[in-house]
Amino acid sequence: MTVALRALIFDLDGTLAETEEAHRQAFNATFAAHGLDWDWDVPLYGELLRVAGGKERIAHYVHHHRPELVDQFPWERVATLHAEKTPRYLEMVAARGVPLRPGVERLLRAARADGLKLAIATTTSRPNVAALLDSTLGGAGLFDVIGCGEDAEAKKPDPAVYRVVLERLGLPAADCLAIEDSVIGLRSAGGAGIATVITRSAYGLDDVYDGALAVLDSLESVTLDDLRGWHGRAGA
Ligand code: XBP
Ligand code: MG
Repeated sequence: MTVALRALIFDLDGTLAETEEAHRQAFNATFAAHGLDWDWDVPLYGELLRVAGGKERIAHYVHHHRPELVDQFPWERVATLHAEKTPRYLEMVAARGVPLRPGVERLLRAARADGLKLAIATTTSRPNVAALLDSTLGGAGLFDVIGCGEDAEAKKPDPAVYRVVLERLGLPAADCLAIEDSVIGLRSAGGAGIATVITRSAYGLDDVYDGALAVLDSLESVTLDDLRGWHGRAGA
């Protein structure tokens, strides 16, 4: 029996928009403002993206790349540093404007017009979600549910954020399709029982997405019928 597709759940960073360069630069500007000579270049940041969440990423970096500083960077200091990174990121998004990736807005509006529910499941902080949606879509109005870093007890690849979103949607996992760009996102959605389509992003080009329904370079030419077809295959 085919299960109807009732909701699309989008990841944010890398999926709705290529935001990670702005995140990377906001981290580096914060480190420099604190006199820290930590320079997260593109290859290193690609590696660090395997750890979701800005605070968790900083703590991981200290442990693995600056082990001599571990005692000087307890969680509270990491959180303070991260609290300064968020406004820097917001300034960058406001100043340069980060667009939605090709096809995203068309697909969102088509899904909405067809009666599907829309949600976001991200590990980024709530103000960052609002900034992107305000600057690209005039607000969060298209979305029924937004689950973000503050809502989940553990970050991706833990399924917590997807479970929170399913609960708020009031739908079983089988009725939903996740759209992700990362391996940790794929694992997170899969852990919550949600079938996933991958739209590869700038930082995930070498990754292997085992278990994805489809692996695409973008959503540019993807239709709602395509998504229904992939979803149907998952339920078959
Ligand atoms: C990707 C992330 C985020 C951002 C940083 O999130 O891992 O942590 O890089 O955001 P997504 P914060 O699940 O949307 O792909 O610094 O606000 O944590
Ligand atoms: Mg992502």
